[in-house]
Amino acid sequence: SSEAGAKPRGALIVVEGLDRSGKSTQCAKLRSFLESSGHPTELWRFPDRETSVGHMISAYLSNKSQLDDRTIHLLFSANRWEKRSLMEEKLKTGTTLIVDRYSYSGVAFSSAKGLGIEWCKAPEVGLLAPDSVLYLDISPERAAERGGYGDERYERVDFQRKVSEFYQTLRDSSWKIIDAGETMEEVEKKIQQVVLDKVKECAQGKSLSLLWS
Ligand code: DGP
Ligand code: NA
Ligand code: NA
Repeated sequence: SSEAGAKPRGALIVVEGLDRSGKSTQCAKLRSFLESSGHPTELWRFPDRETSVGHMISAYLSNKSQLDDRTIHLLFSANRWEKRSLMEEKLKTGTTLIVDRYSYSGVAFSSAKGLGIEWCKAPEVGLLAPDSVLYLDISPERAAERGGYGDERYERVDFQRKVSEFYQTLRDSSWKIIDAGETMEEVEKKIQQVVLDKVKECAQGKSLSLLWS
């Protein structure tokens, strides 16, 4: 358990899924739920488009710039690295972080373009490993029906299908698969159960670990 006088640490909760799987809505609901249950919580998302690296990523995603596949991969990775020390500080001082997309998006999206999985993982080694990954499971066809995709680079059914295949190869024991085809309320309840248990485990001293091990 935590040292005398030290605050219990927060949990690193990652939400993953295809575009239009409902991640952002569920992240916002989860944040209010945890806050109202007395757990200090922040909602983060990657890419973080506010940093200078994030500006480059945002231009790429909206097709305003063209970048080589490996170059953009490393920028997405750098965008996670530039937040790593703040992430660790927040967790260690008792804030739970809900993170909308993380390293799994990094590896799944770039692998879907044809880059090797191990090559994709390499720059992510040493980032903090999530305590829990909630995967919002939906078919690419069903996701596309939900108000349709926008104009961003990856929002195409055939590409999203490949991404979902690579996501499946990345699953490990920290993952919980949530059926995102259920009602918003059902999804919300399932997520709450999983996350409350994990927040308690972390407060009781579960140690932080690193990707990808
Ligand atoms: P979002 O802001 O969550 O809608 O993400 C923007 C798009 O970028 C979405 O299609 C998923 C994709 N994406 C998110 N993270 C990464 C990453 O690390 N690498 C790659 N290649 N794509 C990513
Ligand atoms: Na998007
Ligand atoms: Na999205």
